[in-house]
Amino acid sequence: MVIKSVNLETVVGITSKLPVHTWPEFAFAGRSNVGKSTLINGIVNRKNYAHTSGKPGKTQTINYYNVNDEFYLVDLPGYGYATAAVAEKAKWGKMIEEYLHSSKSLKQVFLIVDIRHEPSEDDLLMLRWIVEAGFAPVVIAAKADKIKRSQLQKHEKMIRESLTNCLSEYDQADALRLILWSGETKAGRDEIITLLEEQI
Ligand SMILES: Nc1nc2c(ncn2[C@@H]2O[C@H](COP(=O)(O)OP(=O)(O)OP(=O)(O)O)[C@@H](O)[C@H]2O)c(=O)[nH]1
Ligand SMILES: [Mg+2]
Repeated sequence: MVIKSVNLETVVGITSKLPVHTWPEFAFAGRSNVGKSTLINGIVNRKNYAHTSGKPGKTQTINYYNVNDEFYLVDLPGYGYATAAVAEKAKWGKMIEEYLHSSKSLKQVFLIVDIRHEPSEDDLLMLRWIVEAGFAPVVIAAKADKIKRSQLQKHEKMIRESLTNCLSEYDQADALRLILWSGETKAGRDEIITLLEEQI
């Protein structure tokens, strides 16, 4: 895939309406600070186009990046950061659920988790929402550069087990795809790009 253009086209806040268009949409969900914006930058080969931050809670809107006038990458607000008030969290849930159920051209929702840790309760809830909305479970384990090569398999197994367990409720455990990704080395990018290309 050749990236010819990237444009932050629409920013949707809590009260704004979701845009209506026909180009395919791919969304990225995950805990705050897990690396969603970094992943989007990695896909489009830009350093800091989607704003990233060491401080959790950077992306609090739904951001639509138009790529090549061909498809959208959608950066969803992160969940689970400790400082968010209860009311904030409720708003977040409403926003994400509404997005998952009403976006007509949404092809795939990628769940991003941190390869270093067991998926959180929020991660598993997000995975349930994704499957309940009718999407295939595709999970990206980010920050693969942060653990030793010798530990990769162990971490992959731990994450796969937790996700598979969650998916067994839906008979979707066999459908799970788990992709290891690093924003530092870009490992995993080809696999993600191929998945996008298959659905554009
Ligand atoms: N080493 C390493 N650092 C990463 C990776 N991905 C993200 N980071 C770092 O993690 C921090 C958070 O990344 P973001 O991409 O801003 O995370 P986010 O999920 O968009 O966070 P919110 O917008 O708060 O939801 C930044 O300091 C990134 O540089 C990765 O694969 N490897
Ligand atoms: Mg972000």
